[in-house]
Amino acid sequence: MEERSHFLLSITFLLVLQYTSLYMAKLTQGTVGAAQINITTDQSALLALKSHITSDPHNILVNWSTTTSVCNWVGITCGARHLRVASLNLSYMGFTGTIPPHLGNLSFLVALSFNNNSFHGTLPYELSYLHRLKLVSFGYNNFVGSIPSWFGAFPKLQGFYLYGNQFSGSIPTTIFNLSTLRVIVLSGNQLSEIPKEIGFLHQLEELYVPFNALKGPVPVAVFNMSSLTTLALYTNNLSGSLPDNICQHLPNLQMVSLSRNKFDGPLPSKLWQCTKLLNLSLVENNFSGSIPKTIGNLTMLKGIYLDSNNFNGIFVALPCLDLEKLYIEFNALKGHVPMVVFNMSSLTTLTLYGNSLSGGLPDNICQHHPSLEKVNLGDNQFAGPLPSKLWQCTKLLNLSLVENNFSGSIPKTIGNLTMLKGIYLDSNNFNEIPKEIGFLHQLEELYVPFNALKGPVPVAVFNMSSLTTLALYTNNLSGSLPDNICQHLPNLQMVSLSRNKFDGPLPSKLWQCTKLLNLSLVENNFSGSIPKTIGNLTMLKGIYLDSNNFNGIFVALPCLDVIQLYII
Ligand SMILES: *[C@@H]1O[C@H](CO)[C@@H](O)[C@H](O)[C@H]1NC(C)=O
Ligand SMILES: *[C@@H]1O[C@H](CO)[C@@H](O)[C@H](O)[C@H]1NC(C)=O
Ligand SMILES: *[C@@H]1O[C@H](CO)[C@@H](O)[C@H](O)[C@H]1NC(C)=O
Ligand SMILES: *[C@@H]1O[C@H](CO)[C@@H](O)[C@H](O)[C@H]1NC(C)=O
Ligand SMILES: *[C@@H]1O[C@H](CO)[C@@H](O)[C@H](O)[C@H]1NC(C)=O
Ligand SMILES: *[C@@H]1O[C@H](CO)[C@@H](O)[C@H](O)[C@H]1NC(C)=O
Ligand SMILES: *[C@@H]1O[C@H](CO)[C@@H](O)[C@H](O)[C@H]1NC(C)=O
Ligand SMILES: *[C@@H]1O[C@H](CO)[C@@H](O)[C@H](O)[C@H]1NC(C)=O
Ligand SMILES: *[C@@H]1O[C@H](CO)[C@@H](O)[C@H](O)[C@H]1NC(C)=O
Ligand SMILES: *[C@@H]1O[C@H](CO)[C@@H](O)[C@H](O)[C@H]1NC(C)=O
Ligand SMILES: *[C@@H]1O[C@H](CO)[C@@H](O)[C@H](O)[C@H]1NC(C)=O
Ligand SMILES: *[C@H]1O[C@@H](CO)[C@H](O)[C@@H](O)[C@@H]1NC(C)=O
Repeated sequence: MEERSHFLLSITFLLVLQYTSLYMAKLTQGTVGAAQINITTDQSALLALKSHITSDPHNILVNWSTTTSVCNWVGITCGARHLRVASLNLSYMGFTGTIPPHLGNLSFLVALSFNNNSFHGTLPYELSYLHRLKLVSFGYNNFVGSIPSWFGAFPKLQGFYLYGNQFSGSIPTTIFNLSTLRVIVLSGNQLSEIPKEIGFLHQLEELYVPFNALKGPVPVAVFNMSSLTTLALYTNNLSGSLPDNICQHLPNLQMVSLSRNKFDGPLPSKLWQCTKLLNLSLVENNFSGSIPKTIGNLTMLKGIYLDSNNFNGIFVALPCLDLEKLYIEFNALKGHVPMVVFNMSSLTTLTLYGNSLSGGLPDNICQHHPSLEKVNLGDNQFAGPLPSKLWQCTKLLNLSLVENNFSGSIPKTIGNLTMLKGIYLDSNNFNEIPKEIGFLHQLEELYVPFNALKGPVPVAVFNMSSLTTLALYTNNLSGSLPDNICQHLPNLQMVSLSRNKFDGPLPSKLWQCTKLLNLSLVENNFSGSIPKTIGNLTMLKGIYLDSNNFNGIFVALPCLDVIQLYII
């Protein structure tokens, strides 16, 4: 999406330029050897291309008929004055074929794009004759081998898009002579090197080389290209650390994504000098140390993604941030979460899963966080009760606090969070589910297994009509299942109440839970016979009823396709 919008921006710009430079284009038409080059030449070049297209599933090329001017052909735009082909855009046409050398005769071509087709083979050297090209866009085709060095022959090139092919080797240094280049998008190839000469590109704004085979350190020159706004090198095997002065040299950076590489070392201490930074993604690397507190100066920053590194200290100066997303899962953070983290009022996502954080949640956490939608504090050492003012997080969709030491009752005010879709409280010490939870009519998943819940489950739980998953196993709950549970919870797919003290019979109308996939009731005191209408539950894949007091077995399993059935 992002790439396409750059592409559109670039082309708009190109077409504007094209019209303003028409005076220079004049009507003089070039010559190659003795032959005159005119629109007829363009037509033969395009017909040569047509004859090299071996598959045209949408019958688009029927349109390329010699009875009309090439300027009316689909995918062709001619210049208004010189009436020669200025743009050839065959993107998303489903073509299979090769590129003939004749395209090199389209001497007025400014933009050449055939994204998302299945062109293959080699790119002919003759394309290098297209000296007016400003945009080259061959994304998502099947080109292989090295990127030809003759791409350096386009002195006006601004946008260079070769993403989604199988180009390998190094990026040819010849293109680093193209001082007009603004955007390079080489995502999803097998390139192994960015040469240091890239530093010659003094106007380069966006460099995308993610999903390649880059390895070793990023050339220092890249960290010296002051025009860069986007640096996207994620999913490679790059290593080394970030120069401490990176932001002094790259003051225009807005997007940095170096995720899924082998970078290490600390974050630059002067990160605050990257004043335009919007998005910082460094997940799955070996960055370490503390997150510098000066990050708090980056008032434009919207997203910080630091999952799966070795950060051990959390920043203490975030209050100015207008941050929306903060991801620091799977790191080595420890101690209490600084209060300021709970003061960022624009935060929508807070994920600190898999650290060693401790302490309790401040009672007013939601007062400062009215926009929170997703909170994941799982797998830490948080303790104490949940804040009673939880209801102030009115936009909360997803709350995950698994594997901590939270205790006490789940606050009644949870019933006011009517947007909630998922509650995940596994492996804590909660002892009560309040009946107010029944107000959560959008709740789809309720997980409170491995806790200290006791007594009967509030009847209201069996009234949450959107519920698909009810997982309350390994607690001390008692009571029986309402006979009409499936009438009220028709969407149930997974029910696990194993290892509790439930008793009574199975609901006689269990067959009304038509979407049920998995029913686990082991180690309870359920009794009576297993209703034969269970045989109507054709989606059911597993039934686990062992260690109860059932006394009659069902006799009607004709349609049932269960994979596992335990009634020991
Ligand atoms: C193009 O040039 C050829 C000669 O190469 C000539 O025969 C033809 O008339 C020209 N066509 C136009 C449209 O000028
Ligand atoms: C080709 O398509 C264009 C518009 O997409 C149309 O104007 C032109 O008439 C078509 N030509 C033929 C020969 O179908
Ligand atoms: C090229 O064609 C595609 C598909 O029709 C279109 O989305 C895109 O905007 C076109 N690009 C240019 C530069 O006109
Ligand atoms: C373009 O091709 C890619 C890769 O084959 C595919 O994922 C994407 O959906 C295609 N886009 C369109 C608009 O066809
Ligand atoms: C870059 O351009 C200069 C002169 O314009 C030329 O001498 C040099 O060989 C070119 N370098 C590459 C790598 O193409
Ligand atoms: C990184 O290197 C490892 C081992 O050399 C290799 O298995 C992996 O595919 C490489 N990853 C990328 C994205 O190139
Ligand atoms: C960084 O750029 C400056 C000026 O553009 C230049 O003087 C310096 O040598 C460059 N440093 C590196 C390491 O490329
Ligand atoms: C910011 O980075 C994250 C993670 O890499 C990505 O999912 C998100 O789309 C980026 N946001 C913008 C606005 O580019
Ligand atoms: C950035 O923050 C530091 C300390 O938090 C402060 O000393 C400095 O003046 C700030 N710089 C800017 C440009 O805001
Ligand atoms: C919470 O919900 C209860 C019951 O619907 C309602 O009486 C109370 O006013 C709500 N509280 C807030 C703060 O919205
Ligand atoms: C359930 O199965 C019984 C027989 O096993 C059948 O008579 C009844 O119509 C079925 N009900 C539904 C709703 O499928
Ligand atoms: C231009 O393309 C070459 C192939 O690269 C053809 O051999 C030439 O015939 C063609 N020239 C004209 C005027 O069409």
